[in-house]
Amino acid sequence: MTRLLHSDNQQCQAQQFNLPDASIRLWPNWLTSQHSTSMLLALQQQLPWSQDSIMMFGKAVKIPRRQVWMGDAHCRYRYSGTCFEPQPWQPQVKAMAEQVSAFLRRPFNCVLLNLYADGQQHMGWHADNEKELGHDPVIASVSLGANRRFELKHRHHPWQLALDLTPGSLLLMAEGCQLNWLHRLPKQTKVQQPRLNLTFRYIKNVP
Ligand SMILES: O=C(O)CCC(=O)C(=O)O
Ligand SMILES: [Mn+2]
Repeated sequence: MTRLLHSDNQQCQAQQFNLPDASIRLWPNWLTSQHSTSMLLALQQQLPWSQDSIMMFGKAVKIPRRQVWMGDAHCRYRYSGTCFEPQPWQPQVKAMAEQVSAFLRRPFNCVLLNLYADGQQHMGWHADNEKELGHDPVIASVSLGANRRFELKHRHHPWQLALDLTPGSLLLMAEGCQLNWLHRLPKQTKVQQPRLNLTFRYIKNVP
């Protein structure tokens, strides 16, 4: 049987960070490199990637990456004035959502997938604090493809942290992280390879 996760051996030690006001943990080798490479190729080819626009100063501006919003049918997501209906689960993404939930013992029922063609593509400072995600969202982030730097900064103090998000890594942004910190994926012009990131989230099904 192909082994998909390193969760049963030494390579899957968590890195802890003593961040004030937030709990985060990183497993740099959560997936095997074989699984991480095959996932990247399959998802790049199979998903309906779109380059969405956001409104800035009254104008539609294309975001510098491609995205897919996926999840359970009730998981509608409002982002920068637009409501996104979820794509149905792609089987490998669904399997990964279940593995992440089981590993972290947290529920996840939707995911934002981001595809960065190269180091020119990026994501600016933000927190994942949309109303649908509740008061203090817990986000799990899996990275595939190119190694990229990921930065966090406190909202009210001059505290910053930079991490390396290696292919196959799992980052848990838990309690406090979205309330008290911002994060971004900066440009890295020397990076020429694509990177794919999946941020698993949870939206309550309110009848
Ligand atoms: O690509 C990343 O690592 C960051 C993605 C992110 O912050 C998001 O999807 O909200
Ligand atoms: Mn985010």
